[in-house]
Amino acid sequence: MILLGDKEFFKGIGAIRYEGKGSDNPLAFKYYNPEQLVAGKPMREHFKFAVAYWHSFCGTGSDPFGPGTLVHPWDAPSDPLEAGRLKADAAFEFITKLGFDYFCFHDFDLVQEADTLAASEQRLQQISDYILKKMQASGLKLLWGTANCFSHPRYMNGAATNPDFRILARAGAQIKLALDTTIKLGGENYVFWGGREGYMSLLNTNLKRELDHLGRFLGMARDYGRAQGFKGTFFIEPKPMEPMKHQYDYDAATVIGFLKQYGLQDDFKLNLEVNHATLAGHSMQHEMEVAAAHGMLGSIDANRGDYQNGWDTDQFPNNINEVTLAMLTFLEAGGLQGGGINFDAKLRRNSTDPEDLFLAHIGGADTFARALLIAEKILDSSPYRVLRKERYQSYDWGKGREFEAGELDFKDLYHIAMEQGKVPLQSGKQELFENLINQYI
Ligand code: XUL
Ligand code: CO
Repeated sequence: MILLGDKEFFKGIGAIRYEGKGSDNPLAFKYYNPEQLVAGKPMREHFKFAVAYWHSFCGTGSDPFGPGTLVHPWDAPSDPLEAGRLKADAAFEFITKLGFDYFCFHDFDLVQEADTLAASEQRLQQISDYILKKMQASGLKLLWGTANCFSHPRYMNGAATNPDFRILARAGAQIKLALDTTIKLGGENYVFWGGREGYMSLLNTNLKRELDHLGRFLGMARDYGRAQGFKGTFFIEPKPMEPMKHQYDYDAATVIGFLKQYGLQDDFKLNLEVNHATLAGHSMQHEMEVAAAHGMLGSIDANRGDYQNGWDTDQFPNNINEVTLAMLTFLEAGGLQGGGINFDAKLRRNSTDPEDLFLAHIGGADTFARALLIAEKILDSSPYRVLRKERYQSYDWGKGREFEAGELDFKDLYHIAMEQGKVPLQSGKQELFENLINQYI
């Protein structure tokens, strides 16, 4: 069912349906078939696809070399609340037509921030009343909310890591309101992306003090959220740099160490983003493996970088190989813990037709669906798992097993090595593994 306000923003585009890979209708899914079972679960539930409010309904295509190219009709009214309501109408029309179940937002994506904190709070209350009604009428859900504590000039030196306590307190107030809004809208998770939690220069930075502040601040936010009855998961979204030269939430491994250091590991997991992984010099699969190894694979921000440059281009996913590798880890980890796949991706600046937003999300969803199907086949029907397991077979019996069980001491290794003689080389078979993946793609 499509629920529209008085105004239709995406005219001429109806509900997007699954038509299968034989279809040549650009406005249809070729692989994403929401009810189709993969590994015993419908695709819809595996993915929990979400639309990112900021890119899809706030982004204008502006870049450092020129102004925006996308003129959104919902931005027309000068009254911020009226503009916020129209934006919500457009968002709900789009997401409903697309057939996704979720959205994600920053506080001031929903409505423009006011001049004072008190007036901003009031605006957030009013716009969230309106959005709550739309959620109830449409059945759309909130995957996660977050606060934008990086755009306003007050945050130029960071939010929770700001050297000025007054700014830290201001960030606390803002995140309290964002959490309140998330809870009010039934948000399933809450995300922290510390855009400016890092430094531009170590010369003027007390790194240890800033890390301690961040750890304490996140613990306070967690305690507040839990006291308000929030049952969802808190996520940290790692990113190594941009906008700062160095960000404390550098990558999955760094964040996991940080969470454990500050006693946050039971309430926090990771929201991993493809283009952040590549900025950190990793692959998305690497970041997912690290998170999964610690039981912290919480959610995914889906996008991709450009292979010819080194910044956060936030393009829609379309690389089957990259996403297939990620889906291998996804399936082996038993999926995501609490989160979903949020398209934190934006149209190119010269993609200016209203239908382009549909095409982009359709392509992204199809890339994930196709990759999931391939990954399922690789795991179920190919020798992949067996080949990998065989590399470790020396730990499945005898002294190897005793080692894993903690039954050997260091001197035992010495005696074993003395007795075993020359060990033959074991091939890692990397090319065999690579060929196998391509065979199934
Ligand atoms: C920035 C980024 C953010 C977070 C939410 O690179 O990914 O949009 O996802 O603040
Ligand atoms: Co993101």
